Amino acid sequence: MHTLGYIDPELASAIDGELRRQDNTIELIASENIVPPVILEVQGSILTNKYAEGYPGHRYHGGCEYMDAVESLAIERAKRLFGAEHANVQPHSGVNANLAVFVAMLKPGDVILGMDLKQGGHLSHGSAVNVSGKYYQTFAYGLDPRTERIDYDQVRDLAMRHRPRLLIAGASAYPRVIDFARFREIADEAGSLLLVDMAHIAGLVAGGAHPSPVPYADFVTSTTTKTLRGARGGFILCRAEYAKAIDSAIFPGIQGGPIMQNVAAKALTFKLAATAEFRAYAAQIVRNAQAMAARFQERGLRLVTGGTDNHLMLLDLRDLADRGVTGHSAEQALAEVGIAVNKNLIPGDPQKPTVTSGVRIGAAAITSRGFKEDEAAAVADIIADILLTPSDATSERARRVVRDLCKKHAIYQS
Ligand code: DSN
Repeated sequence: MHTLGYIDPELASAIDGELRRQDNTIELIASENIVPPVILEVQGSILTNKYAEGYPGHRYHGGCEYMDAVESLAIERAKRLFGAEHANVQPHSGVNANLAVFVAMLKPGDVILGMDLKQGGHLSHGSAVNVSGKYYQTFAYGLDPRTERIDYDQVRDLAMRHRPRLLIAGASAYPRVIDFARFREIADEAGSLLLVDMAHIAGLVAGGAHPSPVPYADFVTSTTTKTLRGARGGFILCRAEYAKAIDSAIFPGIQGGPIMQNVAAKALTFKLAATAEFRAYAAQIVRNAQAMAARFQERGLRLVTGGTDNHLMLLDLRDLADRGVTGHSAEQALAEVGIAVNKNLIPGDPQKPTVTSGVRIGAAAITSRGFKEDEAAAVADIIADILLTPSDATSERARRVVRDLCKKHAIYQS
């Protein structure tokens, strides 16, 4: 930071502050992770100087021989890692990856059926405030109120009634395995294309800790952040027959030049995710999440669906509402002792989205720091203490536990 500190001390101070915040915080936001230093190195590399519009072998800028090598590595590694016929590694984000599928396969006004944002879906799967909900006719499926799991019968009913051109599976706040085979059956029956957005679980899929959507979906979109623990950006996998349409939808359809330092970091992400070490990491994420879930339940806190199969869980705080506890107040109380979570709507939530009755808790980042089940359970204990028996002494004890765990597991060893 010395050069930046000299040229722009205000910016250097903000970045330095963020490094200290990350190092001193137990990060439980389910979409976040701590990338290996080599990913930072590649994302900060000289590749940022290069324009490379087009695709390997077909560029609109000269001097792209090394860019072709970089992008081909990323494409081939993504295909191999996930067993896909085609990969596009240029999307700047997961939302852009989804938008490219829409642009490639839909006309404005076509019907999309996706998971309700309020029940765990993602903004870009048809929400009214997103381009997906503005340009297309959208319908939403949700959860069975009794099991709080995806109501596959409802998905089928809605699909048969509205005959969506595109059926979307995938979620941002769903703690259970998604049955991709069932989605495929429904898509086939309704005559729909199937898109699976696996952004949250991509690392679990790569590491064999969640079934893969690739054999079932026409398109799979994802980010390389989250459980995949890599570059900031998105990618698309698809069947060979859609390769040209997808590539054209990304460039020149919705993007210009690819961000080549991120494409390179994606190549590295896919290489790292193909290792035995990453498989062990993916399995440990799930073990840590399940250790936390078990401890929450021992402490009398309710989890949506009663547990988790993946990297995240949703705490239902409605029983604590008479003590004034909401998702928002819990997020704030935990932030004060150095624990980062996000408030989250839960199924049937009586509160508005800015307040909520739930918090979402993910185990990917603490697992990257080296936490094992006992430490994950200790974190669940201090969260339970803050929620159930708040006091100055509880907060002081929680701060001490957070400090000790963060010190033991520094995010980047110097
Ligand atoms: N939807 C955001 C999240 O899950 O936190 C990011 O995709």
